[in-house]
Order: sequence, then structure tokens, then C-alpha cells
Amino acid sequence: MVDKENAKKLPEYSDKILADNLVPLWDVLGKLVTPEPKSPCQPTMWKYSAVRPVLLEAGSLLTAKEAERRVLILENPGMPGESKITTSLYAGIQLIMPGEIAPAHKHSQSAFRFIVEGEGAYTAVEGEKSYMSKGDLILTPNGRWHDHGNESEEPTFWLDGLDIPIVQFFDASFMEHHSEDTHPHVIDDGDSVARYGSGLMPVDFEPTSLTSPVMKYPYKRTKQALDKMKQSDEWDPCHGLRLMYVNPVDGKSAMPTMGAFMQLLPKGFETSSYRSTDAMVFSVVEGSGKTQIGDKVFEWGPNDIFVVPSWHHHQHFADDESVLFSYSDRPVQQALGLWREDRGNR
Ligand code: GTQ
Repeated sequence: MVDKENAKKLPEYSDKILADNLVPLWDVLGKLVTPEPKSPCQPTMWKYSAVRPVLLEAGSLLTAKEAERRVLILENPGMPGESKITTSLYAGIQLIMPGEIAPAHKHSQSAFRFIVEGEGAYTAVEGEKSYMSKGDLILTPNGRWHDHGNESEEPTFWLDGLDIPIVQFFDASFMEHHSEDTHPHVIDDGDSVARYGSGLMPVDFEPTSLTSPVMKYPYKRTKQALDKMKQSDEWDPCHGLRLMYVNPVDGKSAMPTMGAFMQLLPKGFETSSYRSTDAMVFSVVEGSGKTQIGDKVFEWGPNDIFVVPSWHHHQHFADDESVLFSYSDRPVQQALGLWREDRGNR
């Protein structure tokens, strides 16, 4: 306990030293070093039925080229103005109309596209096109030229996941525009999947990136894996069946800064209460159900997106067999020895 007389002098003391850019730790220690995670991130859901029409409206207001990227950011209401869905990650829904091109650029930020609606648009990474189908995961490793195009007759929508806040935190952002709208097409479509994503790897392959060399993880294969595995009827109480997208070079996360996952919950399944230090963004691929996060309940169906903040107890209830995609900063936390989970015992 501080002496009574001295306690009166302390506020004045704090004010005085502030002019010299000094702050007493004893005033702020409690909020700096918390006994457990205290996140400004709020549990939130975006219904696809609400996002889709307003994004289409943007489709008639500006072209993909004018916008560079026609995206609506999913901004967490707990961090207004910060363009974040969690404290460390960014999410947006991107729309590209038939015939449009979103011009080539490259940046320090890593990105993935998780396809929500449409068939036949593409993302090209250094000229290698990956054509999109619903549920596909397409990677854009940091520092690589990428452009998007839509050769189909339908508008195409996808979820953009980027590590923008992580790069911002480190003040390490660089970005360049290509002199052409599209990077020259120098690699055959599907080359990276064939070369690195077939359980084979070129002899003496030396990776030049921490990101997986496989540019597309097709939903067809992901779903086949889940469908086969569900027949063995071995369910994780907290996750149902949950798979992680991996880099075949090292078996680690497909991207260094973002972990991506796909899980299946059988009809009627109720997961045990779970929490972890990585805030998770979920995108519903198939099925319907609800997720309880703390005392809030979110009812979801196909293409809805919701976020579970760090260290929030949550449970999923599947009304129908459901497939949920999710991503988080888990690989970063694990690399730094920070990641923790709590599998129940409420
Ligand atoms: O498609 O390259 O949602 O650079 C945000 C920044 C998408 C992209 C976003 C980007 C992109």
C-alpha cells in the first residue's frame, strides 16, 4: 500500500513525466499483462443473404479494375475503423463480374481465397491460373504477382482471408502494381497441384517460400477425405472431424501466418465446449446449425460467416450434416509458443 500522503502526489507525478514520454508502469500493468486474454474482438455473424445484395450493388457502381479489388470488408464491430475481423486477421468478400479483371499486384501480405459462389473465375499467381469452384481454397503467397479474372457468365464471390493486421503490426508492408493488368501466362493451369499436390514432389525440390507450393486445394478432394473419414465414426468431441490444410513440403500449415481448416459435423452433433487463444473465422460451406459463443447464439446456414474471439467458450450444434471452413493465426501463435487450448471443464 502506498503511503496516504504520497498517493495524493502520484497523479500529478504521472502527468508531469508524461511530457517526457514516460509512463508509470504501475498505472497500466493490470491492463497490459492480463491474467487471461481480453479481446476487443466481438462474436459476430455476417449473413450471406445480407452481404450478397449490397456487394452486387457495388458491382453496378464501380468496376473491379476501378476498385482494384471490389471487396466489402467484414469489420469486427469491436474494432471500428480498423478493417479487422479479429485482432490479427482481415476478412472480406470479393466480387468479380463476368468478363472483369482485377489487375495484377503483389504485396507482403499473404492471402487466400475461399470460394463461396460461382464457377469458372480464376486467381492467377505469377501467371498460373487456378479456376474456382465452391469450397476451393486458393492461395496467394506473399510477394507473388496475382490477378483475378472471371471468364464465366456469372458473378463470382469469395472470402478473402489476409494477414493484413499482422503485417501492419510489424510495419512490414510493401506493395507494387504490375505494368500489365494480367501477369503473363507462363505456367500451365493446374501445374502446382500436379507437381506438388499429388502426394509426390519433384526430386531435390528446394522451397523458396514458407507458403505451400500447392496453389489450389479443391473442395472435391477435401470433401472426399471428409466423407471417407466419417465412415470410421471417430469423432473428436470438440471438433467432430477437423482437418488442417498443410504444406506438403514440411507438413506444417499451408500458410505461415494463417492456419486454415475444414471440419465436418454429422447431423445432430453437439460439440463439447472449447476455447483457444486463436480467434477463429468460420465460413459455412454446407449444412445448417448454430454456434453458442459465451451467452450469444448464432444460427447459420450456407455461406454465412461468423467469428469466435480468442479464449471464448463455444459450442457448435449441427441441425444437418455440416461442413465448416475456418481460419486463424494459430501457426503464428504456435511458432511463438503462445498458443493454448482448453478442451472443456467449464
Ligand atoms: O485480392 O489481392 O480483400 O490485395 C484485400 C487486399 C484482396 C487481393 C483483399 C488485396 C486483395
